[in-house]
Amino acid sequence: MTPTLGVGLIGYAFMGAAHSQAWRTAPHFFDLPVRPALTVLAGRDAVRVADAAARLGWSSTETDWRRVLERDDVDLVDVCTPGDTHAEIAIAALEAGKHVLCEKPLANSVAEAEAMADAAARAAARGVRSMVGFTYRRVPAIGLARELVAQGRLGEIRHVRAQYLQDWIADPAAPMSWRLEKDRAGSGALGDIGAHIVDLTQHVTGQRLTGVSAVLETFVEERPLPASAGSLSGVAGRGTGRVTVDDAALFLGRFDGGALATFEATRFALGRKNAIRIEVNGSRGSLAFDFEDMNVLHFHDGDEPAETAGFRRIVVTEPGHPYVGAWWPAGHGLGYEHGFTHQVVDLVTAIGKGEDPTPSFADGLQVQRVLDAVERSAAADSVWTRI
Ligand code: 4PW
Repeated sequence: MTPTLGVGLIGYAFMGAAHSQAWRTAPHFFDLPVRPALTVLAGRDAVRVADAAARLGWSSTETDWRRVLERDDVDLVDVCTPGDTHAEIAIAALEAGKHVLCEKPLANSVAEAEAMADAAARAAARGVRSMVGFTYRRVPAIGLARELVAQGRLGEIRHVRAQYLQDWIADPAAPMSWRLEKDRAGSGALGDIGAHIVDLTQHVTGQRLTGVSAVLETFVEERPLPASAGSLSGVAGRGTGRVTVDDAALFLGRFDGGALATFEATRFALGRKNAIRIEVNGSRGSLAFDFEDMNVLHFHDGDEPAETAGFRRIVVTEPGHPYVGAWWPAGHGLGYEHGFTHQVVDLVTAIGKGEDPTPSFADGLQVQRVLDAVERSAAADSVWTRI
């Protein structure tokens, strides 16, 4: 009999729904050492959390996350709340002996992330595991990109070009959301989506950022209040709220292996819905990825004769590609949700083996330090040469 892993999920909005499907699906497609049980879903509003639990497949509900930590049938706490509660919930859960999966960015500040990484290190000594949810690492084409770099197929990495482009607040009439409040989200496009490309570029290249030079901009400083919490439409006459985060973050970076990088994170790229674009140029080859065509990786092998060389479009749906063998026959493709399923697979496998999963809270802290450096650089305004 496969032992059960009781899961308690805190939060049931976009990320809560994505994680729910992952917990439901993973054991049906992958051989796992422990079988996740969707034990309890927590949210503050009793009616809404009950409705969400029925819809998403959870067996019970709580209206106070602290109750989840007290339950003996919960072995793992999955934190899908806004960033301002990550540290408190995750640290309390680790101290209660529960494994933790925490959404990104790990925290709203370096100080909080440090406390979380310390709590995770203490817990790991007791066999309690933790992971931060940089889910795009688990896209098969990203896995293949990392393998190609690790095999030396790109040679020495010279350039990294990364963009995360969305457009859901390009319209000034788009309403306020917790993602636009610094107290709740920590930062704007920078932490919400820029954190992903910081993590992804480091993951793919195997290098770490050592410094940045940045600009941040808030294009729309006042927005209508939403019709209801989480609603995407504003209501005339309800008043407005102040946007206290960046709308866009642009920065240069240097990696410890010598590569130069450019980063762009914005939710004002009209027409781009979830374009995570990464291009890496090395001394022997280049690769390019765009999440809007997520089953494809473009690879240029510089060792091929110049007359026939060129970017090759690799369809990453072969059974030998990362994670793909568990799914459909070649060519049938995977989607956004599969990254979350693979995240659960890797986490549960590590727990079963008694190993620490990655990305760890220490990795989340390192990304937090990059985000903090971007904010400090932008505030210092020191490398902006006026014409
Ligand atoms: O992956 C992205 C997230 O990290 C999603 O597209 C939306 O933006 C939801 O949160 C962030």
